[in-house]
Amino acid sequence: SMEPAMIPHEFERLDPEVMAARAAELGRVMQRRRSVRSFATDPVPRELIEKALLIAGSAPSGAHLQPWTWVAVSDPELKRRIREAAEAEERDFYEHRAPDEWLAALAPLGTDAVKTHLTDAPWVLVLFRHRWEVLADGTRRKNYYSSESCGIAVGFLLAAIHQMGLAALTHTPSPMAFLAAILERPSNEQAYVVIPVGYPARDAVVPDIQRKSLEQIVVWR
Ligand code: IYR
Repeated sequence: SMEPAMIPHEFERLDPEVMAARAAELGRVMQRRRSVRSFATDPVPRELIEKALLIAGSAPSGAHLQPWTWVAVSDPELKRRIREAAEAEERDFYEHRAPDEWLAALAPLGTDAVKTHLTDAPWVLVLFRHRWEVLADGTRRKNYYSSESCGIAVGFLLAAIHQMGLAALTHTPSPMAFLAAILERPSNEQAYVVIPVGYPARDAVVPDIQRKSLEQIVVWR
């Protein structure tokens, strides 16, 4: 079998002080990130969204198969249809399907079935996970860890959006099958998450929550 093509890895070692300073700066930035549910309608240039999506596309993926498609929605009519369908699912969720235990967990966030972010935010990014690929000859090729890969890509995207000075929400209306229908995606693609992106509304509020401390999230052995 052929040897895989390998090239030298251009890796720059940093001074420990520089490493600590960079970690501290990124830490300060990331600790200011909040999920935003109330967006201003101000436009965001497509060029900025392109930059964020390229960063998301730099995420590692199972066997480097990059099992993802982002649909970047700015068309008001498409956003309206997505909101209408999402709110129908969410009403059923909040009124019938959600167990009391789940509703209790969501209570501190103040969420409900009204999803203004889906029409107010200038961009609604919908990530589709490729369950498999369809090759040129029509046969199927397997993907590996496509859910984990998409989750990592979402993390990269959220960090990029925040670092750029924009706000986002990870929104998972459930079930999400309506998204593939509205956005006309092929059957190998399954909606993974909906991410409205834009500026927070001027009067936006966020829940008063705390993040776990290092001691609460790490065990050293
Ligand atoms: N999908 C619903 C409910 C919901 C679920 C979780 I887990 C959240 O962190 C937030 C909301 C909704 O979008 O309202």
